[in-house]
Amino acid sequence: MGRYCQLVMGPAGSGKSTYCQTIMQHCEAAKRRVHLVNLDPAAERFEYPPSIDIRDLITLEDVMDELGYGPNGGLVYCFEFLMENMDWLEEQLGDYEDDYLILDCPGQIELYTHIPIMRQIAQQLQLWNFQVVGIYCLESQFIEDTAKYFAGVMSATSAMSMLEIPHINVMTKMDLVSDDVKDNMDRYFDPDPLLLADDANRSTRGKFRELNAAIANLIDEFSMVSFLPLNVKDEDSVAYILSHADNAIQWGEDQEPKEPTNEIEDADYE
Ligand SMILES: Nc1nc2c(ncn2[C@@H]2O[C@H](COP(=O)(O)OP(=O)(O)OP(=O)(O)O)[C@@H](O)[C@H]2O)c(=O)[nH]1
Ligand SMILES: [Mg+2]
Repeated sequence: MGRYCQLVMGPAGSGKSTYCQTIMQHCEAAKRRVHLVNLDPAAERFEYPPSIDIRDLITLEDVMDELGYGPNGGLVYCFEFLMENMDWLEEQLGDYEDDYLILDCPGQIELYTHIPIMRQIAQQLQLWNFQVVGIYCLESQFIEDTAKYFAGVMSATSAMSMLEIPHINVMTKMDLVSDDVKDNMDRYFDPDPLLLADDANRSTRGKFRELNAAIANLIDEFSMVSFLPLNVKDEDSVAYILSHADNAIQWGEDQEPKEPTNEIEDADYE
């Protein structure tokens, strides 16, 4: 056995907490032991209460009230405070030897993309012998507009290169995708540069053609982005993502060999 965790990241409102709750529920039904860790000092309520909660150390509300920070500066302050008090986290995690943790992170993407805080947390978790996989959530509305999709892909890539841990992109809220987009979804999960550039050219002025082509090619050449679709209402879709995450951190290897399931092909996005 060992220590395993998923670091669940993504922009504000992208469905991180819902993803975490869905995994908790799925594992409970499967009688599999996982624990929720809340790393969002501004979180409000959880259906599955977290086993470890940053709000026991510091809350955004207190920081804003007492130090007069705004929400974004306050959040960075909370994480700097956490970094100075990593022994608190170590002690909290001490109870979870041989366990699987789901870490629900805040939605301020600067934590993943341009300040090294999440990177330091991921490194520290590895030093404490956790196998860590990053789960980057992007919501399905991003595939309804190619320019938004490019922005989402860039943020996911930035997080991936910043953290340097096994990384899985999850396209959340698939239940909200409209029928006409659903018919063309594959190009967004496993992007085809020509189709992407065509789409982008339709919604932008001519002078952006070269830029659209360059971004689409970059996405393709580095094979850096592919997405696993998540429909929280479809158990197969949840199981599929969990099996990929487990595989990325080799969870369960010593009990039984695990490969990602292929059940998604039959999964229903409705
Ligand atoms: N229809 C649908 N709504 C969803 C899904 N996932 C999340 N939502 C909704 O999207 C909103 C944001 O979801 P959260 O799970 O709180 O997102 P988050 O990324 O944790 O948000 P922050 O922590 O504030 O950054 C909520 O109103 C959810 O009910 C989904 O799969 N389907
Ligand atoms: Mg949340």
